Amino acid sequence: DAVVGVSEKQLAECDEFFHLPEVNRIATAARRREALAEFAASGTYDLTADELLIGAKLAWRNHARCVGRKHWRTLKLLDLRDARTPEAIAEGCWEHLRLASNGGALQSVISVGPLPLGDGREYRILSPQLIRYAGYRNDNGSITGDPAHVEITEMVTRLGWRGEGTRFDVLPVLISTPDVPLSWFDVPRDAVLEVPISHPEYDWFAELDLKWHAVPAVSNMDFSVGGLTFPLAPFSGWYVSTEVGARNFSDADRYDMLPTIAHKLHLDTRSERNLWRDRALVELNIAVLHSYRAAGVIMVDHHTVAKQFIDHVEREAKHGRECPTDWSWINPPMSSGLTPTFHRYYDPPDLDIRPNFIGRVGNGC
Ligand code: NRG
Repeated sequence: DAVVGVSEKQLAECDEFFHLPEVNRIATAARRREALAEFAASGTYDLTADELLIGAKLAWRNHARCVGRKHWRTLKLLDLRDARTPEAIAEGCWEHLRLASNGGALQSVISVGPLPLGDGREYRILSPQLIRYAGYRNDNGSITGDPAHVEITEMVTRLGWRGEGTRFDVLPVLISTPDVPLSWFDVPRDAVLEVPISHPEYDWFAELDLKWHAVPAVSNMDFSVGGLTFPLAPFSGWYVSTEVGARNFSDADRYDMLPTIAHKLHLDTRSERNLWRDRALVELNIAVLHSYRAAGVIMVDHHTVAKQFIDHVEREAKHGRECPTDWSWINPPMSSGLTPTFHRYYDPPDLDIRPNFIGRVGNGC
């Protein structure tokens, strides 16, 4: 038996992939047999750029935690499979960010890096996203910046990186390759589009000095396609406003802005019953949406994205396809009951459905 490090399961996934109607349209039966033979004999095989792109679109369509799947057909591919040094991978990441930012008219992009070597050593990005803000632990125990990133900040600091110490220092991207297990690269300024946060009615809001980046580029998930696993495959679309306004800025273990905003609104924060948190949360989310619009950066509100998702589920049903969905992930963290996604159930998440994006370390927050 000539199988070199390939399981029956991987070969079955390869066979299944080439049988998918979307893949059938661009790859013949002869191509499928050729890919399977190469896979079985050598332990790996090359996907064409077209196969890789349709695979990535299907991975997006299959991903049960994504509420933005209506747009799965629009994905663009940056083929980084030949980038074999940390420097080349970093350059690819910057190109990804520029292409995705597109001056605010965000485009959904996936970059796909090299496959692991035959001995299992990998190319990967250790940062959870390409753009993340540092978190610094102060002597008095408080944290400056994003508390979610204190550990990674301490790690790159040990590797010699020095941040300015503001609440919004962009962390370097951490890259690991078979030859160089760990190196970091500062993100060029022109690759980071950011939005200063202000409120359409409250002038004091801008003085809170909040900002956030335009592009959410998740970089720590495996892209599983055709029996292959690409550990380096950052992807990005655009934000739902609540990700920024109702989580990053408001979670007590993130920027924790609700008490500050409530005080500015002259709300009594001694009792829960006056719903000061909820009122501050709404104003914060209004500010986030207003600011992205004012900056010309695409962002979708939770009501609109929920409607789009229901459209998508119905369109999938019309095509006779299931739409595996994780109810707790596709519902927004505020006002869920006001959105149509809340009031129904879905095909259960299917952990085996491929192509897909598979989480390894955390969820990309
Ligand atoms: N909640 C995270 C981002 C996760 C991915 N969200 C997207 N992905 N919108 C945060 O940074 O707040 N995307 O590909 O568009």
